[in-house]
Amino acid sequence: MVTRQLLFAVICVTLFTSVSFAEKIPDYYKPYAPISLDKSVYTWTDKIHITIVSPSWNENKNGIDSIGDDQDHQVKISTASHSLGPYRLTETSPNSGIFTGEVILTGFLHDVDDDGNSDTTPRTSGNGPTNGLLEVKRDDGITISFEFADGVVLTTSAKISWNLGEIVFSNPNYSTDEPIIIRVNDPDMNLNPESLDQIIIGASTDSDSAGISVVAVETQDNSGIFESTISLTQTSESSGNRIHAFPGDTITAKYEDRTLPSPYGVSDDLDIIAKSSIESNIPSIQRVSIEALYIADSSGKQINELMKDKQIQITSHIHNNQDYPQPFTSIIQITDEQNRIVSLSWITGKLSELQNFELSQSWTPINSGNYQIEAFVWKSLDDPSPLVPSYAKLFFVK
Ligand SMILES: [Ca+2]
Ligand SMILES: [Ca+2]
Ligand SMILES: [Ca+2]
Ligand SMILES: [Ca+2]
Repeated sequence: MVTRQLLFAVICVTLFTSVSFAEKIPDYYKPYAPISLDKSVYTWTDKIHITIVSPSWNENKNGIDSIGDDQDHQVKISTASHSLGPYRLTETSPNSGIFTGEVILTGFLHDVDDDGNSDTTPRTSGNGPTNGLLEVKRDDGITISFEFADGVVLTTSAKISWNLGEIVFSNPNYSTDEPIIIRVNDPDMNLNPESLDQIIIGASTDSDSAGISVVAVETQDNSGIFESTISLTQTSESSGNRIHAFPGDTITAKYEDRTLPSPYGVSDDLDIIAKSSIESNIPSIQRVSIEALYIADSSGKQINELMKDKQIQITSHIHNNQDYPQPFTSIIQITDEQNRIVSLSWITGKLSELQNFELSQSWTPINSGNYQIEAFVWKSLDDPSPLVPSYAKLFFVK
């Protein structure tokens, strides 16, 4: 009986000892502690998430352990010229054996918006697990090392680089009453990964080539994606987030990237451009109407009897269906019975908003016979897009 109890106690001690032995002393010959990072390339002001899976360092299965802050088994985070460590990483849960920490990169002194002032605060400090700040250069590397056991150092690395910004419109074209969203993706302008950053973008149209400058705000604290919403006006000047534009205009958005990747220089800048177009809500063929087309005498009175060698006035009334000005070319063509053009005249002008406009053209028939008058209204002679279907009328000259 006594022997049995003793044997049981010996087994217990042996089990306990062997378990705690495995926990406390890492295996020198099979070091298992993979270090992983959330990205393989970071920008200069990114937040780095470090994970080290190291079951051997889970000494207390009922409590949160930490690694890295022990002078003999340090975690170090270093760039070419700066270093943090010993840096403490903490276990994600009491028995996970997974240790994590964060470090925020603080870049170097650089003016990203050309106002003459640097927009970063480079500094290196902190001992973990989340208060680390580390200076980096544009084309730098970052190495995380962990002395897993005496003299056994495991490492992993990532690159630091700037990115070429991108700018896009939310749609390829917009009607005049639609909000316009402009989106910039430039992770380098996520200067603070823990708050919303802002950038300035430019927008211009054919009607306002100087355009406006608007603020684009980061979509989330750590997204590096910036959005601005602008609207269009036909009736007022550009101001704030509103820009003057008419249908047919091209709208251009511009972001000046001053954080360009190699082979650009650190002080280079580049305009990143996107274009979209503004379209009328009214179909192009309905933007003008021809209200009337008739023949008048020299005093402007409508006549039905036409005599050869007697001058007449061909009068048409057109109406601008849009509540903003639009250029137009009105064409009057007269053809005879053989479909030969005997008169062709045009006038080019600009209709003000909702304007009624009377056009008059004189013509003297030389021969008697049947004729046709046809009226066209086009955008311009260069762009013969009809603003209204053509309108024809037959008449007879005695
Ligand atoms: Ca633990
Ligand atoms: Ca600045
Ligand atoms: Ca941010
Ligand atoms: Ca950039």
